[in-house]
Amino acid sequence: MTIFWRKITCPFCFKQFKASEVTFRCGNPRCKKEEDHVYAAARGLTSQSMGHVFASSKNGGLLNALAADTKATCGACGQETRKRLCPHCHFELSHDAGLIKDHAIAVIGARGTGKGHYIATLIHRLENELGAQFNFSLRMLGDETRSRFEEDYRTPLLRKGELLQPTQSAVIDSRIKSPMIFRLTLNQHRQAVNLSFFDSAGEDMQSLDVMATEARYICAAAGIIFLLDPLQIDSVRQQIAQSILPTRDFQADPVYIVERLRELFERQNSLRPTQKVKTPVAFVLSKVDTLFSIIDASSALRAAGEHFGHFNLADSQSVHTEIRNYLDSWMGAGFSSRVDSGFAHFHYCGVSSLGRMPTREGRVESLAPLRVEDPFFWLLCRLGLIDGRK
Ligand SMILES: Nc1nc2c(ncn2[C@@H]2O[C@H](COP(=O)(O)OP(=O)(O)OP(=O)(O)O)[C@@H](O)[C@H]2O)c(=O)[nH]1
Ligand SMILES: [Mg+2]
Ligand SMILES: [Zn+2]
Ligand SMILES: [Zn+2]
Repeated sequence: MTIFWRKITCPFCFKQFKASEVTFRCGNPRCKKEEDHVYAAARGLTSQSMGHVFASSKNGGLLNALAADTKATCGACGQETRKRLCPHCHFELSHDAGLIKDHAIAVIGARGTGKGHYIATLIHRLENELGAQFNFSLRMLGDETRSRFEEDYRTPLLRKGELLQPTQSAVIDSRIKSPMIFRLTLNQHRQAVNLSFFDSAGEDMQSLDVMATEARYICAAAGIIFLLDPLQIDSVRQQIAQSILPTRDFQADPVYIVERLRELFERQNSLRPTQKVKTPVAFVLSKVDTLFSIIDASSALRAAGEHFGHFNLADSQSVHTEIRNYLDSWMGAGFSSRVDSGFAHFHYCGVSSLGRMPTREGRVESLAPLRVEDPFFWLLCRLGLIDGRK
């Protein structure tokens, strides 16, 4: 019996429940299989045959609200299981959900802004160089996260040097609605948190209704990383080599998407028109490697951010101001004024996930990510997980 200090919020359906309410799934491959209608309905799939689901028979008496089992014995086969499920959607919870804090991070932006490549290089850097620098460790939780990150991100981009495929709409690929869950252990603060990363499909950002039904995580997130593609800004397109420009996509206009995001919060969280969104949002200019020919020689965007064991506030402030000025000069003040009036906590960042243009054949010979950690560290700083220093 374990004492759970907090209610559990499901990282898939975002409903809250007590630890004593979780159900279990039998993991014994020889036990009976059954159609899981709850699981299928939550994902919009046709029912599939899955392991037997059952409620824990014990209850914690006086401590019922707090005490619960992290394992249970299957009534059908007698084997013990530790697969705990959300009672509402049967999402498999991490083994310690309810024992440590969970933060959801939504990575959003129009089609082709670079969200997938961003997540791949950020996670890779966090697992390697940055972990050592900051005295933390990041590891994946659960087989679903491990296989998805391996198959969809690490293998194509980091092992084979191929560009990632566009992300399919959550309407077609229900996996997009599930997070990839990582455990961040901060040795300095002796603290551990679970981070659920949601990679959205740009295609789903084109309609408020799709965002509201397929991307519910946006309004429930502890932080949002909002990618903006400079190659979709008309005045940038006029200044750089035509050969590297993607097709102009008016749906990808940053102004539209930021308006839609604001409207989503008004609708889902019943925000009044004068109230600002409280969720911290990092507005991130992606692919800054393509801008080197048009930005200042002394631009802070040309160099790596120097966060040695803490979030460098002076450096991030100068990047913030610089990006805001560039956006204003390229797009007029329409974008930044919408951000100012719509969002209480925001920060501008600039990143390059690849560090250079991919080849014409769609290959990435070697990666040289630039500043990918800035937006993530800013969010961690806002969540009180790392220190910021001048
Ligand atoms: N030069 C340069 N190009 C990049 C960079 N990151 C992404 N790209 C290009 O942008 C394209 C789209 O990137 P994705 O990461 O797939 O974009 P996405 O936001 O996930 O797009 P959807 O999945 O359709 O929503 C890639 O195929 C690359 O050609 C970068 O750092 N530098
Ligand atoms: Mg994608
Ligand atoms: Zn759920
Ligand atoms: Zn069983």
